[in-house]
Amino acid sequence: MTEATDYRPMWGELGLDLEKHDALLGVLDQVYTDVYLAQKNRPDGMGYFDFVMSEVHGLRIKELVDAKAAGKIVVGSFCVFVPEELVLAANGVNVGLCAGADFGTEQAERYLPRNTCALIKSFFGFSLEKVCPYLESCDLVVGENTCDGKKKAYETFKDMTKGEFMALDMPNTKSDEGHTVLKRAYLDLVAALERVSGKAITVDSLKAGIETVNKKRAAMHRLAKLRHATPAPISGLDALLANQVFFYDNPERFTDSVNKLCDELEQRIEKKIGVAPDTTPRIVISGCPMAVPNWKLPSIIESAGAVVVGEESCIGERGTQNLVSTDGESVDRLIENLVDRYFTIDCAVFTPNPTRAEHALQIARDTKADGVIHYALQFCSPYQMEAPLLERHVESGGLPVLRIDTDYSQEDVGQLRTRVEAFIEQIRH
Ligand code: BJ8
Repeated sequence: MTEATDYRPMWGELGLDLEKHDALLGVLDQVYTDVYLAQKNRPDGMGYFDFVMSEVHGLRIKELVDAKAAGKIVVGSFCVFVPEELVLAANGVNVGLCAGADFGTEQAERYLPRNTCALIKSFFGFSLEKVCPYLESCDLVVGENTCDGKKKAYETFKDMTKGEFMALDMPNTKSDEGHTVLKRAYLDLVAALERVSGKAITVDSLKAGIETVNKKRAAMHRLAKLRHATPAPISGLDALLANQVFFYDNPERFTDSVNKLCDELEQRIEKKIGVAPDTTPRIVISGCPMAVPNWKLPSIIESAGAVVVGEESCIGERGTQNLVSTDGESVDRLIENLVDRYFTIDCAVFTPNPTRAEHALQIARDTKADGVIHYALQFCSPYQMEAPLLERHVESGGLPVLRIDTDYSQEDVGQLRTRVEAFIEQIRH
């Protein structure tokens, strides 16, 4: 047995509060053991993701430190509208900074109103308590102006990051004008990336970045499709974990690991091996993104005897849908291609946004789901406001919907469990 690496000197150098960081890792470890390692009949390919999670603040951070020493930059973002393709093209490493744990909430509420969504409070809390090695590694942090909460929070947050902060101005309609606004935002991002990295983005580097991310997304499309099978070859929790690791891992290694997992799932499907019997009620979750370690709702659903077969979410199919074309022989043309692909992301901050409900129903049909659970974080107006619209659309397609509003705390777990169990009873064959 090899001795565990001591990462404390590295964390210290990054400026983490070691005591608080220990407390965070302790909680994370316990939750992971209870939620993930307690699952039965998991595919062997999940071993890779277990390893990634066990080293999420260790080996991966060491890789970031080494990449920086080799001249790369680390770029952090909070939203799937920040193209990883551009970051890679500028000799950068892209990391997701959204946080899914109730940590440092009291501190965060010194800067934010109490009625701010848990996702925003969480990244403030992680920053203020100095427990996020990803954030502390960033040379550039990109905050996209999407919902009002994030937009206004970034006005304060921009002075809290060690690295440079850049606000990305986003459109709020899917109009021609919106298309132009997004292109302008991406051109601004190119300029910032080139300045911070000291490297020009070229046709070749951008094509290479697009190809790398296309492969990563194609692997996720493959995984999503395999979940259409009955019995479900993988749990919703495990598929969510792959979707979450998407935002942290080395892209090539990640793609390879997801494809290996998919090879195994294909064999399982052929042999009719599933994580639950054929008759298990199948659920699609639609709504706000679930950042690590926010496994609360899928864990409740699956421990109540259902299986999650798809996510209409930015950490899920909303975030990974569609690839970027590599056609074109100028950087400008390739950026147009990026805008075309990113413009199809149907985040609830756009108005109107009918394709999101259509996509949710489509995922539910493809996965042969028995019902859809809409998940909104409390105080998230865009998703809470869209919930009844989405519910009507999905119900008109013949599927029942349960609407859940929650946060990252454990206080409402009992009440949620009761509602989810009643919904599962209702949809059981
Ligand atoms: S593209 S969903 S990742 S903005 S939960 S902070 S919306 S109040 S996260 Fe998002 Fe980009 Fe859209 Fe996706 Fe605001 Fe709601 Fe909080 Fe949210």
